[in-house]
Amino acid sequence: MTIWFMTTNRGKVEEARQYFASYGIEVNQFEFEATEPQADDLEIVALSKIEQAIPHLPNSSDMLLVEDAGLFVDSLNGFPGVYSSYVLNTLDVHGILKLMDHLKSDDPIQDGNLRKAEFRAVAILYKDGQTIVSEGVCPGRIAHQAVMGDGFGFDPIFIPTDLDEDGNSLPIGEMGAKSTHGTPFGGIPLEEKQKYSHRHRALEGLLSNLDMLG
Ligand code: ITT
Repeated sequence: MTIWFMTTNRGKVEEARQYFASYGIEVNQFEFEATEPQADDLEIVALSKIEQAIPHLPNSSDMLLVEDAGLFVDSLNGFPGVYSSYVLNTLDVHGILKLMDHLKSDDPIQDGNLRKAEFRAVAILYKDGQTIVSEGVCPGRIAHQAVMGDGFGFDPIFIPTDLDEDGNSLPIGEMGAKSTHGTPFGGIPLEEKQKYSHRHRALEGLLSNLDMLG
């Protein structure tokens, strides 16, 4: 089984590839320049992209995946949200850190709440004329310093909250069975990021609904 993943982002392809490989599904990057609508909802953006790409699929029986993500910072009223790509290209992660420089506290829980953020992803899979939609969220906070590593995008500055034994995210400040101990995604291996990742959660939702499509 092959899925065409329409994205310009190789980091996203790598994560999807690693996830689907364990199910014997191959992921190929589908290079197609879609026009992104101005909308403040990830699902509207992803739906528009999939509709534009369907006529260009190599075979009409192929599966097509679009997944749109964004970083939503509480104290910035959800900014950069759907504008995450643009903001990363203009301000970069260091610009976000600067914007949040005044948001700090000596109390770790208060600090975490001041810097609260979440990654959200909406994944849409098209197969045989039908679409399934799935969402994934990863709660966390913005670090005080960037940790550059193997990740991409905002990975250097995003610290996920701990997980309980079942892999569910806990509220900020709660110690869980699984933790990055304050290290942002940028400083941990990809296999480790997958346990927390919004993308991983959205793709899991898709897979559990895949039999719906037959
Ligand atoms: P496509 O739209 O072509 O798929 P993109 O890079 O614009 O590629 P998104 O719209 O999904 O991807 O993501 C918006 C921004 O958020 C973009 O700058 C990404 O690098 C960043 N981003 C998305 N997922 C991320 C993740 O898991 N870790 C870090 N940054 C992420």
